[in-house]
Amino acid sequence: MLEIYAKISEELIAGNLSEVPNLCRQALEDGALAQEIMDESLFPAMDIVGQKMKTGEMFIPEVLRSAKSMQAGLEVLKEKLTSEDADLGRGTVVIGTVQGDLHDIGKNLVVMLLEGAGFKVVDLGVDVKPEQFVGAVTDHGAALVGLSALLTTTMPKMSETVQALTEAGLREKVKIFAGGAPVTQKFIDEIGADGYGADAASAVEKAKELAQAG
Ligand code: B12
Repeated sequence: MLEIYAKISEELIAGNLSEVPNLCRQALEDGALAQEIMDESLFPAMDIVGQKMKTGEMFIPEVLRSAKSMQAGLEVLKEKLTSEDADLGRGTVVIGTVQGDLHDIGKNLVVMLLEGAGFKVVDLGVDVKPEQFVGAVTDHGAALVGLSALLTTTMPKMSETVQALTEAGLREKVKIFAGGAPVTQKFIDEIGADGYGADAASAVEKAKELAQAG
């Protein structure tokens, strides 16, 4: 199995859009668990892409190809990740990547797992303004709001979104949880949000906990 994980990582870093999903499919057929494929190949490979981006060894178009390959791989794993308790009707989550931020791979993964755990998810996509979150919460009667940010420069938009929900008189009605690489529990406390998730699995745990508390 280790060999195929190494191959998936290699192809993801090379941005090979067709090979990554093919190899993920093959790994599943060979008996690997979707979570293992993510932990052993997709995530570590994306970390390497991040490092290469930082050092200037990889440029944006290449990083984008790697990102698309990862999305394609995750699509293959989606079914396995979301097959459990899909109809539990846990309530509606409005989720999005905050204004100015275009990173969506992690957010999309959180969406997949939330849907798999029985939440109805309204995904607002990327570059979502605070007022768009407010509008969607009103339109869909959501009980939870999920915020994603991958850039330190867009983290303040999380705080602005919490403020916008408060100003709209919705703060008592919704629980807000957030995540993304630069986000920490300390930051969540500072901006007055309700929960933090370091990865997609903890995001779902937090959502379940907050839905119950609400
Ligand atoms: C792929 C990528 C891109 C792609 C994004 C494609 C896409 N569709 O998402 C592209 C090429 C577009 C891109 C652009 C840029 N990027 Co970029 N990118 C990355 C990279 C390599 C990987 C991110 C990723 O997908 N990780 C994999 C996913 C699965 O992990 P994740 O996002 O962290 O999500 C998990 C958790 O955080 C959590 N989570 C995420 N969201 C949520 C939400 C909730 C509610 C919860 C509870 C949990 C949660 O669960 C997820 C699943 O486990 C990172 C490096 C890195 N290591 O993070 C840089 C990185 C984030 N990018 C960076 C930069 C600088 C940029 C640019 C400014 C570059 C430029 N000069 O133009 C632009 C900004 C564009 C913009 N306005 O957003 C920096 C950020 C530095 C900083 N501290 O701010 C990083 C860290 C790279 C680096 N080392 O320098 N990028």
